[in-house]
Amino acid sequence: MALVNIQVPDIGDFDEVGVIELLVKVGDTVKAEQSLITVESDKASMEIPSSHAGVVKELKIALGDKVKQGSVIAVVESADAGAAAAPAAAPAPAPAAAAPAPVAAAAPAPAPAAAGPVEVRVPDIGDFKDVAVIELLVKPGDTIKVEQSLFTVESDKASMEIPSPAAGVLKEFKVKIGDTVNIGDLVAILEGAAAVAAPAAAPVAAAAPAPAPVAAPAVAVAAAAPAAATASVPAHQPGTPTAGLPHASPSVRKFARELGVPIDEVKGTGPKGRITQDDVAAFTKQVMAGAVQTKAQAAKAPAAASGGSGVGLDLLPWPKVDFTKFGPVERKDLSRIKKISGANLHRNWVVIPHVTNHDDADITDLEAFRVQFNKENEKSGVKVTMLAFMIKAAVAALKKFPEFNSSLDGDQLVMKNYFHIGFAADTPNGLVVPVIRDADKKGIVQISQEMGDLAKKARDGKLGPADMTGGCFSISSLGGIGGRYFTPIINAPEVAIMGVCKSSIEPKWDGKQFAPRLMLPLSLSWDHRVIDGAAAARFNVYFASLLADFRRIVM
Ligand code: CAO
Repeated sequence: MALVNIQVPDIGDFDEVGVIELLVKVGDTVKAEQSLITVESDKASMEIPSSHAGVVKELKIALGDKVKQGSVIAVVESADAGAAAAPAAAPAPAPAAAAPAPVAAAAPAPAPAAAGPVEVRVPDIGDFKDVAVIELLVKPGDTIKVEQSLFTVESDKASMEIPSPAAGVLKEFKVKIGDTVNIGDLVAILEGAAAVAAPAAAPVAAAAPAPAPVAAPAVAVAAAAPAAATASVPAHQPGTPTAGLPHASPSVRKFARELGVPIDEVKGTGPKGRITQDDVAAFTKQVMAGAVQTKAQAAKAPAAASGGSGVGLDLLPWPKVDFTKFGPVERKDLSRIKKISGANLHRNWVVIPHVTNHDDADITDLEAFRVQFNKENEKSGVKVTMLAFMIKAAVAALKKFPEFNSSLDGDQLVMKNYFHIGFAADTPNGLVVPVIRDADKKGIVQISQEMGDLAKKARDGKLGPADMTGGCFSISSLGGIGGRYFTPIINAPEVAIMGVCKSSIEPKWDGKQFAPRLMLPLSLSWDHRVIDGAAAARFNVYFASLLADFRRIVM
């Protein structure tokens, strides 16, 4: 273990940028490349990643501080101190490479006089590909000044406004929100107004058909500065949000998009009205509690009053009760895990149209084999669990019904060719779902052992993000506790989850007589947007048949 100073990497001569968000706190465990802070100039905000994995021992900066290349952000206690590259030498995922540069430093040509149509193309954004258009800042018919921001693009680490290279009237946009763009792409047509003579902010096809040379990553960020430094008519003053333009970092925008929150309706409480992740969460809570309405909900309100709008949940506000009126109470903060898992479970429950199919598996023979196997291998120290057999059966069922091993992405299904299976683990602090990776390549004993290790790590609060991400399908077993059936909530972006309860001996008709069989109750919840009822019933039948006769797994 060594203490490592995490410094601001090479961000060119883009110096003295303000720290607008702290994304971690002392005591947090961070991965290499995890974002630590967000910095912002007048045109761009970007997240500065950690060059090392480890535990944050000290934060050397505060909100509002100015930083530049070499400024120490944090001290991290790292096990891999020697292994990671020095910050300035790690441009690839660092913002130097991640930040698109709206202005090509290598394009000092004067702006063209926009007498006729002018094609506006994406300027030099370094080797940064397929950035998403997340906001259109003007509309056709608007009179545009040179350097005025036309639209915003965003990667996972940076967002950037792309300025107009010339003055004129916006005739049309060639892109829409959600499109991805690359250097040289045609994005808009300007027309009909005299240009303001100013240094070119972006390559313009009419005057400079070839995009400006792609700068080295570090230079690409340096190039962001001229938008502020050289603009004769800046789109907006440094540090102040453009009227109507939400002022938020890429991660906060992404968070808002994931929750379906219209970010322009969220009130920012951060410095200079910046919208923080807490603001988005608070807005969501208010909407869910019925305390506020989004504009979309308000627009539909009359319809809602007359029989349901189909928009929002139209719920009553959450009851506010003074419990002390009824008896003594104590207040306890929700654990960190409960807060995180609660928000995820709530979203999944509200967004996914869940259906749950119940069935039973006859595990009489499998349980007898498991008990016998454990007896024979007592000395090995590894106890083979029923859950390990179920993980193997889940892999076989996912292979047979591949739509269960998918995720929804817009209008597409992402079909996975890997088999990582999560299992719900109850811990003193709440529910977590560690993942057994590549369960198709592992045997029952190895899976049992890994599950034991992960469950212990979970109970000790030591699971890292890598232990809990990438799952394809989850199993939630209450078998060791009790119960008959339940409705597990799907662990998005997965599309199904198997809930299992306590097995019990039941009389089963074998054709001649009732025989005592050990029956395992199964509850499969599935996403009806992806899976049909018939497929779910078949999945359960197949899953149960594997547990009833495990030889089928090799067939
Ligand atoms: N039916 C009957 N008994 C069962 C059983 C089942 N389906 N599954 C396990 N058991 C028994 C086992 O035989 C074992 O008994 P013995 O101690 O007498 O041998 C005992 O229960 C414990 O089982 P196990 O050691 O195999 O543990 P497990 O694999 O069942 O569970 C884990 C491990 C991590 C899943 C569990 O500790 C846990 O956290 N479960 C709760 C999960 C949860 O909270 N789900 C709800 C989420 S809300 O959607």
